[in-house]
Amino acid sequence: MRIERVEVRELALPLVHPFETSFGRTTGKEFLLVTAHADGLTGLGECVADRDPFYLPETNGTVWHVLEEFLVPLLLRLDLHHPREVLPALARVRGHEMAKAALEMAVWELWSRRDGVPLGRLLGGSKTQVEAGVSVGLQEDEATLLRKVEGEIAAGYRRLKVKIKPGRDVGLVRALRERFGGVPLMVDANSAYTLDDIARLRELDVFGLMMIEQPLAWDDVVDHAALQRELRTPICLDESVRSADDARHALDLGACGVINIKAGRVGGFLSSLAIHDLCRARGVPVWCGGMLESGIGRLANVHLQTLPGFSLPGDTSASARYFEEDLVDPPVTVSADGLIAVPTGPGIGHEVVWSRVERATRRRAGWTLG
Ligand code: OSB
Ligand code: MG
Repeated sequence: MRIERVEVRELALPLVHPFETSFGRTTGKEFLLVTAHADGLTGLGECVADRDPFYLPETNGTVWHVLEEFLVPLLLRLDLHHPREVLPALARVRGHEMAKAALEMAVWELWSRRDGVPLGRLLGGSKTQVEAGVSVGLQEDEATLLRKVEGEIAAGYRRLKVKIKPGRDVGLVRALRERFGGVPLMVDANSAYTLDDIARLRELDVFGLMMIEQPLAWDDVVDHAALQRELRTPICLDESVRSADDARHALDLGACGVINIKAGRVGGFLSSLAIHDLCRARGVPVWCGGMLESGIGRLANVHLQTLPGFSLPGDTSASARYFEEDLVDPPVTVSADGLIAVPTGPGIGHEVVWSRVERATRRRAGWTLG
């Protein structure tokens, strides 16, 4: 298959509630949507970059630039026999995993539509439903956090993650344990700590957390390995794993006991599958992270989680937690017992409401073969 055309749009969608982490506060979702076109079909790839480089170095601006100048020209030259060929063909471009992922994922999605199968099937998955977990941002105060978490437990979510940062950590977790007992609970620091905080982080050990996500620097595995030696609680890496080699290095060093896979962070689905397979072979659990995606990226996450190694609930929760009106119809919903049904139609499996995409579009461009 030859990809005939690639389009990119920048979209803005208001968030129902602001989302706050140790690196900042988001009130609206601004992201790029890549589409790949061939044989009269359109494939979708939602990019996980943001306006700013506060989570990882890429931004909407760098992704647009690298797509236009380098990645799209490389892709349009290929005669593809399988979407697995895309990521290796882009390897001359170093880094820029979010840009590569958006393009690569659009080709996988297109391919699954062409074959008339759900995206998850093409990826090698077989689950018909996936377990939903939820990520709760930093709140104004402890009472607000407790109220939010209570609502999410009542909604059926099977695992709770709360954001922490220095000074808003041990006390919050203690309050959550006192109020909600032994619910499946974890924390995510988004790189807010250093090795100087070992004593503080060790205080978290008594709470039986499932894991502590990305306590140390976004580009570190060595310090995480030193920290893991001091902690009983498993460390989960997010930011620090941006390729299958990063994952292998982290596991070889003992830097973590769990990996959060976001296809958009690691260069796409091929790299996600490699990390999944590596972790499965070594008995390391993985789960699927989230980046406040619209229904398009959210459904891609649902499909990825149909693979067997995704043995823990991830961060994929209901569209309504984020958006008044999602870009897909129906939106992503979670059952009262915390499950998401995997769509059975071709591709992501829910209709894209193009009129809503148009309304949310701030700028667009397209590039054609030849
Ligand atoms: O670290 O997992 C993260 C959101 C934006 C950037 C980074 C992260 C997150 C989340 C939210 O935790 C996950 C979601 O609800 O999509
Ligand atoms: Mg994280």
